[in-house]
Amino acid sequence: MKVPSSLPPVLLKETSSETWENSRRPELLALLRDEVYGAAPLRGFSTRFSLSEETKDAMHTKIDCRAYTVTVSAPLGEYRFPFYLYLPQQRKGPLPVLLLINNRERGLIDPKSSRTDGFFPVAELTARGFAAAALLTKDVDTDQDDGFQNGIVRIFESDLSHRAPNAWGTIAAWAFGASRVMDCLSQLPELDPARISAVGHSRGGKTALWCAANDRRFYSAYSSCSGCTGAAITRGKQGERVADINRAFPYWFCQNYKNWNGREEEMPFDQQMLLALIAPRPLYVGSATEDLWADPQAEFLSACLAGEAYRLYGEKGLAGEFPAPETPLHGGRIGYHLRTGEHNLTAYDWQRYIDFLQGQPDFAVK
Ligand code: GTR
Repeated sequence: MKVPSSLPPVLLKETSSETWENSRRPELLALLRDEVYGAAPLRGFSTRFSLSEETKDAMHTKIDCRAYTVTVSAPLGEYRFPFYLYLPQQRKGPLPVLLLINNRERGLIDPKSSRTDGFFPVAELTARGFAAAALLTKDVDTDQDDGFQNGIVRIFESDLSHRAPNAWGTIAAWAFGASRVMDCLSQLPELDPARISAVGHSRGGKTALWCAANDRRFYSAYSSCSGCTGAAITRGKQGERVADINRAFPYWFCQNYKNWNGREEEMPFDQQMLLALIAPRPLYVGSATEDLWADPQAEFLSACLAGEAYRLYGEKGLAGEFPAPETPLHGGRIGYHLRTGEHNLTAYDWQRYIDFLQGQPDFAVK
């Protein structure tokens, strides 16, 4: 396994699950919130949802799709965005859910699309016993440097030109949106609220991790090729660096994160802490051999280091060498695979994540 140029800051200060839960975990959550992703509202809003459209035999399959509208009400107004839920027509009992945080085009998740793609292979997911849900990141906050005037942030902040240095960025806004979808999914009798997992690719993968770190209702998270400020350890990382991401996407993270441009070695945090915040829930990290911008080895390293927190709960973690392509590793509640190919989310990736989920003892008994 590749060792970074300097070791990331220690994850655990003491080795009991009580101190982790009561002190170290909240401390790390606050550190990543204030230095990296920014603080999303925790209260002062309400969520409701309504069915807006139902499509039978969606995507030419024996699957129905419901489009819902989520309405978030906050002091400065209301904000609406859709999400889609695909349910197999033949089903037994409440289904586990895979919620994709889709950072690409709407056509990949829209039932009217004639296109089916490995990025969201609805028929394969439902065939394995899941309901598939998806939201489009751009519906929650635009993926543009627009001063937060067009997305959900504007219903919470009256003065967008004077934002706090730890004010939430777009990744945190998308994660907040995924939690609002969870508010809705967890109320539907067709679904099992205890088995809803967040899935995302690249910027969507960073979002899935931050979402599951904050929102413990999510059973599991899967980040595909999430790289810089996602799963990958920042120290010694190849490809994209903190200054690169802050330059290209200055609105993704909070203002404080820019203080760490070129100062990775001094950061009091690193990305294994983000993964550790998901413990003891199932966590899956996927990489692709050609995705050197994300740095597969740095993603694997982080997944290994996060195991320290899992072990506090008596769970195993990942151990061993960086695996060969198409050789998934399962260390109890943490899984990892490297896929041959480019930066993408494919049917192969979904299948390996489902193998991992269905291998979890508490998943199997359901
Ligand atoms: C890249 C960005 C990455 C990754 C990717 C994506 O341009 O540098 O961090 O998030 O976009 O989302 O596809």
